[in-house]
Amino acid sequence: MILDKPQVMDPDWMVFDPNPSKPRYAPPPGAVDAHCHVFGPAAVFPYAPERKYTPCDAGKEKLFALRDFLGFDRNVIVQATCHGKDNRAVVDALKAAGDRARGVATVGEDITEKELAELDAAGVRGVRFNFLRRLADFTPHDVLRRIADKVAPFGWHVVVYFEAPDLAELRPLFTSLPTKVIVDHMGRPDVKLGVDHPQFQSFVNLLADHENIWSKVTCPERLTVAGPPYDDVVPFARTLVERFPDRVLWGTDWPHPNIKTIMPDDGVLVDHIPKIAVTEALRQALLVDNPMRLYWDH
Ligand code: 0GY
Repeated sequence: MILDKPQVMDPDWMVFDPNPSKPRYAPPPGAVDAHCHVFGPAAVFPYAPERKYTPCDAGKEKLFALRDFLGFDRNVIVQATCHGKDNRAVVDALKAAGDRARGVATVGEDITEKELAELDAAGVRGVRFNFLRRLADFTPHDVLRRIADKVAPFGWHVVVYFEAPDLAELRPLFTSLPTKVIVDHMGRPDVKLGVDHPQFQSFVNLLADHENIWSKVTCPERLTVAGPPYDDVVPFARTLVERFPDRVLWGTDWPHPNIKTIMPDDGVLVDHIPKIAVTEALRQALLVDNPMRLYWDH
């Protein structure tokens, strides 16, 4: 066992796999897990009162142990909704990781320039807008635009999380943002529809039409119908990796919030990488060059 089993605080919640398999695929030197979270521990970093779920504690030490076990060098730690706009757990993890982590925060429009500068100094390079009602309350688009305007001078980007049926309504917002826009989990397509369906093609077209929009090719475990090893999700991720090789990111999504059926084995998730990025050049871009350009080189 490489990770201690966490305390379960919510009967709905499945705990992360404390004993992932060693992946057969070895990532290249400098590889970045560009989508993962830290939760608590609640005794030090309490969960937000407005949260929609209570996770198990999953602190930075466990994340770093997993990073090393899976063969990665760096993390991008993304603020999760259970911590609301209180970014202390992420900032604490960033400071502990030194140069080996960068972060994405959640902020309100009342954030000051000084607070943004402090987050920037800690390694934050983006803000996240969440459009899933099961995770976060609605925020008016003009508020989100003002937040994006505030973070743009820092060279930050905006990470957006939404589900495919909502893209048409959200597209005007995304395409009007002054920053790079990074889409979580391929815009959450319905894999039953297939890659050629207008639903996924409208997402592909969004990236084709806007060079500032990127996609994370993450979370096959959330999108799959077939279950592990998630081969039904491969064509979606592979399409994006091959069409937009310089604008894709990969991450584990550890500790996998809100997974209610089969908790993924992180080793199996890593073994998904060579199926979606089939050449060494594509894997180097996906795992090293793209995240380094977006999160480290500025
Ligand atoms: C993810 C996915 C989820 C949760 C969150 O911030 C969050 O709470 O992002 C989800 O429930 O689909 O990327 O972690």
